[in-house]
Amino acid sequence: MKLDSLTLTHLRMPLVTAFETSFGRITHRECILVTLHSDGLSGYGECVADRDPGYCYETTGTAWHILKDFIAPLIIGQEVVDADDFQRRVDGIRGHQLARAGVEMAIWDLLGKRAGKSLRELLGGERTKVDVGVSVGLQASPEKLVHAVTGYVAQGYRRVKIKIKPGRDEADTSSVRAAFPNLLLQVDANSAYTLKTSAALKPLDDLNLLLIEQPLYEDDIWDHRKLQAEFKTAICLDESIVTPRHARYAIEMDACRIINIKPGRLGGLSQGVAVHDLCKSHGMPVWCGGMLETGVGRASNLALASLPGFTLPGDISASERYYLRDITRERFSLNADSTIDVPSAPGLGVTIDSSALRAYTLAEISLAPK
Ligand code: OSB
Ligand code: MG
Repeated sequence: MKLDSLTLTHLRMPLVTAFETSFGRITHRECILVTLHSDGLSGYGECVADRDPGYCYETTGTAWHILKDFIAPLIIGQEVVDADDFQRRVDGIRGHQLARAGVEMAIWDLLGKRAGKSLRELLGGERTKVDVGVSVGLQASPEKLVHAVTGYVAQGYRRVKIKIKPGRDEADTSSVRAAFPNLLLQVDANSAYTLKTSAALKPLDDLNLLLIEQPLYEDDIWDHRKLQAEFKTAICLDESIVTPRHARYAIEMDACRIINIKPGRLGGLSQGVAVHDLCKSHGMPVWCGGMLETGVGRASNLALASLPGFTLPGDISASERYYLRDITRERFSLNADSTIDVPSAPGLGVTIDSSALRAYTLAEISLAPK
């Protein structure tokens, strides 16, 4: 299909509640909406870079630059056949996975709209609803954390992830575990520990957690292997797995027992599927991570999580957990069994609420062939 033009929209959206992790606290989330125009159709993709380089080195600023100055010139006015063809075209760009993933998502949306098929069908997803959980940020105290978790459990979430950091690990986690002895519970450190400080995590090994996510350095797999050897609890890698190769390294090194798949971090849905397939062939469970996506990225995550290897609940919560007003007309809600329905309309299956989009827009550019 011929890609006629590309529009980048830099968004800043207020969160329903502030979100705090080991790398910072945000009250608003930024991202870039990528719109590809082809044959009268619009395909949407979400680049999940945020304003600050806390989760990874990419930001809305770096992604804007890479998208505008390097990716757009390689595809605009060109015939791009599919996601693999897109990946080949941008192969000369090093890194910047979040930027490339935003465009790949828009390509999938176009492919689905052209074929009259949902993204779930295109990716080979099998489920029409997927198990989900909620990711709860650091709170002011263990008591406030238990209060926040209680609210989400009352809404129907059966799996909860809490954020931890040095000094905010054992007390927080054991308080939630004491309040909810049977809850599916996991923790995420976002690379806040070193092998030296990881002794603080040892008490968590007896709290019957589903997993401990990304305790160590984001660019490290080897030390995670050392840590996993000392823990009964599964280590799960997020930040460290930025290509399917890294997933292979982690599997071969026994650096983790679970992998969190985020298409953004991996450079696109196709790469997420590749990691899924690899893990499935090794019997390694995966789950779909989240980046506080708008309805666009949420639709994409739901479709991906419908693949058979996603055997653990994803960080894909209901729209109301994130945004009072989203940029999609469709909102996602939690079913009584802690699942969310996978969209079934062609492509991502969502439509844009242009007045909401306008309200959140910081900047916009359209790029067409010169
Ligand atoms: O590490 O999983 C993470 C949000 C932003 C950046 C990194 C992470 C997260 C989350 C939120 O945990 C998951 C969600 O979208 O609900
Ligand atoms: Mg994480």
